[in-house]
Amino acid sequence: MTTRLQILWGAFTGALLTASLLAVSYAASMEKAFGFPFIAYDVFDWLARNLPGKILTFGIDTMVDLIIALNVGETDDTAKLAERWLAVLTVFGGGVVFGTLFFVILQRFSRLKNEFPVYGLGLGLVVGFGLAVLSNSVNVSSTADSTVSFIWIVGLFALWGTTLNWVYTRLLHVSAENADGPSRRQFLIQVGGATATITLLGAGLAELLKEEIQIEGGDIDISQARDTTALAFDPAPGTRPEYTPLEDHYRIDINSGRPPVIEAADWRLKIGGLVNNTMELSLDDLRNNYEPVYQFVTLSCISNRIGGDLISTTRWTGVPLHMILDEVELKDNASHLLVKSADNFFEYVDIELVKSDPRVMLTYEWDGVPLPEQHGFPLRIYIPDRYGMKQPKWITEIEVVEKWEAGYWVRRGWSRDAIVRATSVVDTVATDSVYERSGTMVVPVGGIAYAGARSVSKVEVRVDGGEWSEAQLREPLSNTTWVLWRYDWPFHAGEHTFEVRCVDGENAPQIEEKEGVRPDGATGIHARKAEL
Ligand SMILES: Nc1nc2c(c(=O)[nH]1)N[C@H]1C(S)=C(S)[C@@H](COP(=O)(O)O)O[C@H]1N2
Ligand SMILES: [Mo]
Repeated sequence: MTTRLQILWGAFTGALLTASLLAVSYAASMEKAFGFPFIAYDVFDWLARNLPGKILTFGIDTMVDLIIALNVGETDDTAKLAERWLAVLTVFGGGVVFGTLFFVILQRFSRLKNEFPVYGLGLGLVVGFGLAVLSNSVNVSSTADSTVSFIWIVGLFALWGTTLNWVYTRLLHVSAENADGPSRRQFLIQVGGATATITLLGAGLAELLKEEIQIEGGDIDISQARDTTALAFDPAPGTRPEYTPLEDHYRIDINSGRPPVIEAADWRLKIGGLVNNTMELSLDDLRNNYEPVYQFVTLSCISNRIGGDLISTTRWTGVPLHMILDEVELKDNASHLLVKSADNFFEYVDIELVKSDPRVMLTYEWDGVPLPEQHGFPLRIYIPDRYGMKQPKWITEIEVVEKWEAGYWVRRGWSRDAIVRATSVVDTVATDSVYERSGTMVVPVGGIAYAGARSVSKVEVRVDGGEWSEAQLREPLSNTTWVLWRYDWPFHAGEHTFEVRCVDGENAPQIEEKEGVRPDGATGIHARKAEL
């Protein structure tokens, strides 16, 4: 056989077998099946942890750009979906490459002919062993026993390699027998049919067994948060909800598959390092031994674009961190807290900041219910004025250390302090809600402005590049949430561009110059066009 043919068949067989393997691995990863690791997610997560930050960030940026350009849906869900497909395609591509190399190498060394598919088995065992080790080092979400998972992965790949070898040998045979045996084409069709069936069955089964982790919010009465008579106005129709329904809160994390699985009963928050009293606190300890503190909080991802949807507001419940630091008694040389997460994420927090801002807290509830799995169950930290990247979810341990180091995203080129930048957004030009006000027609325009914990003191709107006019501000839910603004514009017909800018509570205007999200968070003026 020619090398060209071998390459083709190798790639083809590799593709078919890897597709089957992926489908079976996916189905078996469902919690209702065996809860084994899904090898594609683990490979992707391993690459994401180990590739240079620049490559990863480039990949993610490109993906988010694409999502925005295609306007396909919410950034977080779509990015996660894109990431998962990328994961599957990575392993699939690997399978094609291995299949091709295997066929070509066996042909080159034709004396390697062997009735028993020993080379394929060997290849499968080596690859499977490597991937099982890799999976074991990154996977935090599979529910199956880790030894059984290990054997499962090695076994899957051993079968994959053996079959690859078997197909190779059979192909040689049928080409040698040519005349009376089934033709090579027929044989390949049989292999194709069998693997396609397995792939479809696996994918279908996975679809049946799949369970989305439902998020159910609480029943928080936000009118308690402030004096409702001072609200000044109703939001312009089309303004986003001031309090984000919990199931709509944006979600960003480094895991392509499920969030880490943590059993509340076994979980303990360990606090150690440079302290006199190491502590281990259960979730009940945190809930019962400290008076709960409630804070309305707007959280934003540093990757949020101007006008993007990676920003949300809910009510956080927890324990002020300085209270716990008092109990562990810090040693003199203690300077930072290394906060570690179940997914191997980590960040460093300045102890001075914790001591000076009682709002820094360990959080176990959002929206009046225990933290949803996706959002960091059982414990996450809240640090006012910082982007989400500085605030670990799924906390397992706090180690008191002597000096600052770069945290997970800081190592990958993102902002060292990640202080939230002031931004404002035009959510709506309510063209369906124009009304007459003392003889002139006006259109309600509205949106949000956010400046971390510095709060917002002024919002201004301009139309078609004209004069800036001050908008009305609503009393915010707290001094760390966004504010809703509204501006009713006496309009004339035509297409118009509406722009917004804000000033924070320390009198610093938002940066108007356009800058991308990396490394410090996006700046620039948001604009929206509307036809009146
Ligand atoms: N352990 C852990 N904590 C994490 C992350 C993560 O990937 N792992 N992502 C961070 C980032 S980048 C953001 S924006 C926020 C998002 O929190 P949310 O998904 O609950 O909205 O969590 C932060 N904390
Ligand atoms: Mo983020």
